[in-house]
Amino acid sequence: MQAMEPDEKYLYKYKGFYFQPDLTPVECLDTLEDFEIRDSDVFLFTYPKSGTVWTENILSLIYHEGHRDGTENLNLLDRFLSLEFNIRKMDYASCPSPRLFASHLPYYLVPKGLRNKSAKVVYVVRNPKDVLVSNYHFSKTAVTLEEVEDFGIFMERFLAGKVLASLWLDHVEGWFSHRDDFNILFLTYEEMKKDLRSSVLKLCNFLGKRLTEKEVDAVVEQATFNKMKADPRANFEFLPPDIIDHSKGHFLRKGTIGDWKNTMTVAQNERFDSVFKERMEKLPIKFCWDINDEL
Ligand code: PPS
Repeated sequence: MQAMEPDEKYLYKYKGFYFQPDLTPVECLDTLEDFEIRDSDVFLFTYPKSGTVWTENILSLIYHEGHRDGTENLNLLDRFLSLEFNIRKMDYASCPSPRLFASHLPYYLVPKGLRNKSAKVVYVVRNPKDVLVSNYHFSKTAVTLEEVEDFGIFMERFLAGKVLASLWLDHVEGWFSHRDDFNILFLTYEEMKKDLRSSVLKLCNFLGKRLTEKEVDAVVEQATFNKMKADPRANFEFLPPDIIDHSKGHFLRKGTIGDWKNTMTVAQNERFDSVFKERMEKLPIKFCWDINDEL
């Protein structure tokens, strides 16, 4: 099955990478290369549906005591700045340090100041079958994305990179093969899911943040799936209806490893492997495909 070109109403290409015209205008992208970086900045990069909001929440809990102890009532959009989705037209240059940024950009489109390695970069990767299925469900609720009813058609687009953020393989390979250009920590969604405490400690260590045992416990507790789902500051239910149609599903949907098995048929799984397996085997990551598998 040949994947169709995406509808220009929903996606357009900028320097070989797919963006959403409604959320990321070309003028915004043109300014990013020279965007001024501070040493204290922290950047989170992901391919969409890899655990971005989860990691945003963890970083925010690590950095903002008021978030951790519940004395501040700010939602994640107020704590995290998005490089390419500046929907609230904020002036990032006037935001206080430390600034926390999230982005789906490929390594080659990021601000060039990140390459002097002063600012910290976290990259989270998730197994691509769960990414695909999460994306498929998200495209039904996200008003700014084209809804593709048929999963088989959606999968062909994903395998051909004709989706938001283009080809998963290119994104992940690009960041891994250029890791020496950045001050970067790689984490997997699966290690976060299997051992959240160790992942939080890894982040604290990389970021040079010393939290007490009790504070780490508070971060871990508030970053679990059920806690985030019930927390209006973290669950993205506050996103406006012109971005997410909440009647069609929740942003925090299943939050597990291996949900792809509930959507993909055996034939679709084989087709997926035939396209992705060879390049995936060369990646320096051990993938985990089921919640019961060892890491
Ligand atoms: S986006 O739109 O790119 O920002 O999406 P992203 O945040 O990267 O990914 C959304 C998926 O992450 C899951 N999620 C979690 N899983 C486990 N624990 C916690 N706390 C958590 N928070 C978010 C979310 O449920 C989406 O995955 P699926 O498989 O669709 O449930």
